[in-house]
Amino acid sequence: MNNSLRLGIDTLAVFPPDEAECFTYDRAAQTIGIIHFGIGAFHRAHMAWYTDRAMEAGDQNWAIIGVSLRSAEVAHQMNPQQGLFTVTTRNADGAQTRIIGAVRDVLVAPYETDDVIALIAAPTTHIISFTITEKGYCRAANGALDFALAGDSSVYHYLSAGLRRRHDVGHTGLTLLCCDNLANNGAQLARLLGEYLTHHDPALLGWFSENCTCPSTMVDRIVPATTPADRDSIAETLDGLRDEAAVITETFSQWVIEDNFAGPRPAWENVGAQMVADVAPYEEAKLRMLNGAHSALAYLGLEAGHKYVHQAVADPKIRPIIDQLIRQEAAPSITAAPEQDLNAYADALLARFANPALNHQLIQIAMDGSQKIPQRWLTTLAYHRAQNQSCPAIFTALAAWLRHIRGQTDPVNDPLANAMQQAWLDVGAAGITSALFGYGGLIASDWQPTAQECTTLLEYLRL
Ligand code: CS2
Repeated sequence: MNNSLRLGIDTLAVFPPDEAECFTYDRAAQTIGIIHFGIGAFHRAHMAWYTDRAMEAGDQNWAIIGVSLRSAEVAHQMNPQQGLFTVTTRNADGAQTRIIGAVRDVLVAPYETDDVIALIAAPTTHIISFTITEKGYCRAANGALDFALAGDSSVYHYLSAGLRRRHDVGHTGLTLLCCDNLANNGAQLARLLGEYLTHHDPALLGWFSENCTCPSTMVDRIVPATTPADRDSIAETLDGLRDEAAVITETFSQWVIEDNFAGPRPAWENVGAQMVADVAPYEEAKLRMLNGAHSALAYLGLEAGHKYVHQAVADPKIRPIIDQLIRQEAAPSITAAPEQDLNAYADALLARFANPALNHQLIQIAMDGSQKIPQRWLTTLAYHRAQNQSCPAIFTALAAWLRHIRGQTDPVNDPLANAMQQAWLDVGAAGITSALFGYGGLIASDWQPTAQECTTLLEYLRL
């Protein structure tokens, strides 16, 4: 078969692959129920995958339109394929591929603004969901909305215009479903959008609060950036059809959702999602144990010359620090739900990190540390300080991050990269901790270091 043929409705009909599972529901008959902002690899391997299987199990009308806030890259990958893409799960035992039919189209918001607004206002739309990464929420260091960042290219601009139209035509409210790695992600989204509306459309605020909900969610699946070699291997699985939107992930996935929807929702619980009254214990465990360990692996691993997570976690110098961070620092800071077993969770995490088939790059995790470490490390530090306990593993990781953001070794990909490098130049090692985390510092933080902690961290810095 011609190698340049793309995966798509027509090519799939002519060349149905033997080695991949495929949706069987009547895709064209499904109406659009979900508008998703930030349609990157994570959404495709997680929420789109759950929604696809919910429709496979008989639920109807939950097709997804993806929206990219900036780049047309994903639109170029997916639209020539009519939104079709594959999810491949990989572990040491092998790989399995499924063709996902849930996504219909991808819009690029700055160029298709009217379409985005119309979709938010459409009567068939019930859910607006988000994976726009931590920085997409435009928070200032004090946690409030940063109006300098939340301009016309931010998600808030499109949301407020779409909700305004929805209100004006008299349709029901919506569920706004945040699927990013923030603590209390639903409540944060509600608050930040509330701040935006208060400024830009105060008359809409009451309608938004009374008619829309923002459930919190805990989302978990490790999704490395897809590489050209991955795409070549998927083309082999698809008997030569190329999937430019392919995603590779682990077999594990978890989605815990606060059951607080403004209207209808897919029966995600029939395909493995957990609907609960309170997401907080799951979210805290995931952010502090998994993501906290991930960030530590990233900065310690890069310094030690590793490229991938599975290499860093196997390093005998790094492994004990990660173990300690997960079991002795993060886990005790969490009040677990009755059915949560944090020991088993810790074991499972270490096994997931060791997956040799994922090739999850440390540099991918190292990105945007200023937006990630508050909920991954600093809340844990604040918890232990209140008990007069130290956190040597998190301090070790924090010191590695401080060395990383000086920018002298690996590239620093972070919205605060320049400001943090300037702080290093201005105050040096002795002042960097308080410049970043002290009152009025650059980083949003529950943890403001004491003079003693600053001295201790200086020792950990070993500069
Ligand atoms: C990672 C997460 O890149 C990162 O910062 O820690 O994307 C992590 O892989 C996911 O949250 C796992 O669910």
